[in-house]
Amino acid sequence: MDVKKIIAKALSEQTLTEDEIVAVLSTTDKELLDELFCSAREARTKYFGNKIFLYGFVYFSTWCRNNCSFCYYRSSNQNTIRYRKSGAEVRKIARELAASGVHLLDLTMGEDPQYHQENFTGVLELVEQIREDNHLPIMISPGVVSNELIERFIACGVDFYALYQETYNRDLFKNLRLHQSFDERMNAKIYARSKGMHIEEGLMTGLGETVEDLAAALLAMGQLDASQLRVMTFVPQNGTPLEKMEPQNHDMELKIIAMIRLLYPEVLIPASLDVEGLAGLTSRIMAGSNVVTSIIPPASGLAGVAQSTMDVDDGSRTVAGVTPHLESMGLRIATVDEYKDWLATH
Ligand code: SAM
Ligand code: MD0
Ligand code: SF4
Repeated sequence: MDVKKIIAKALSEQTLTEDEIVAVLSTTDKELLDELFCSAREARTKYFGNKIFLYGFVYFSTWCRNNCSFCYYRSSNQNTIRYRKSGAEVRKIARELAASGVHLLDLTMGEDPQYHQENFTGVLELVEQIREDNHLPIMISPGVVSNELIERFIACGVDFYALYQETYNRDLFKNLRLHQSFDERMNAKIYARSKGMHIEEGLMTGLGETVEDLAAALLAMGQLDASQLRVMTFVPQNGTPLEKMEPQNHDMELKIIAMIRLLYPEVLIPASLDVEGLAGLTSRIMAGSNVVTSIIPPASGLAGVAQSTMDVDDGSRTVAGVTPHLESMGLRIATVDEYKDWLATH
């Protein structure tokens, strides 16, 4: 297949077949990859100009009842960083992030048994307080929750529900998200979208999936009407069954970012600082991302997910840390109103 033609076809916004996506994701030719990333940037510019959005990340509880095989915070990992931040601490951190210039606050937790036991009362209170304090859009990443809870999140003003399937290969899903239901996870985000919430879907790469799996997933993700689509390269974690897995290079992640941009040019696509830290920002933005995620205030006692500590305490994972890199690519940080306008019109 002529990959150059496929890229041009995607850039002109014609739909691609699964085979065509496989051909693009399989390419290792440097010139074709330059063409792919350049086309992805062109598509981004068409819909977003030179604007970039920034998300503050608040991982407020790392307790989790689940035992996902890829995750540092899986319940059976005894050596992980466990904490549950108090309401006052989280409010302080959220205010700091808001003052630093982020456009959204992503409140993330493990499936903390304590919050589940109290039917999320503490989390809902926290969301209300943070909304009052900051007037910023809020994303919640609580794992799978009931439809009733989704409605309560909407009622207290949460804008975004992040819930990543990781893979659309059901056999692989079973080995990653142990004892969890593929359909429940899928249906929760579909329900949230049907009730008018913005949703984020995501894939992980480097876990033994095939290029065909990835291509099929990319097409299926398009059916969700998600506002944000992400991919992260798997980072092996100490104390987990996959700790010895060979770390992958990030080429596939970059190709997928560009492919998402070409298939769904209007969506938000993270360049996550949680995979390679600040060093990985430029390549992801140059592949077509338009949101920097996983911004964490230094010395806040908060962890990342895939990179629990990398670049946190030296202040690299901050607005000040990323700004010069974005500016040197000719990009500018959007205003909060520009971000709110985007959400209001999608
Ligand atoms: N507990 C909730 C859940 O699992 O949906 C919220 C946390 S969620 C934001 C954690 C996400 O980080 C996972 O869905 C996965 O995509 C990503 N992640 C976790 N461990 C990772 C790892 N070792 N390498 C790369 N990405 C990882
Ligand atoms: C990130 N560490 O954006 C965060 C996390 C949860 N919604 C996002 C994976 O990379
Ligand atoms: Fe828990 Fe989420 Fe980690 Fe799975 S990915 S173990 S649900 S924190």
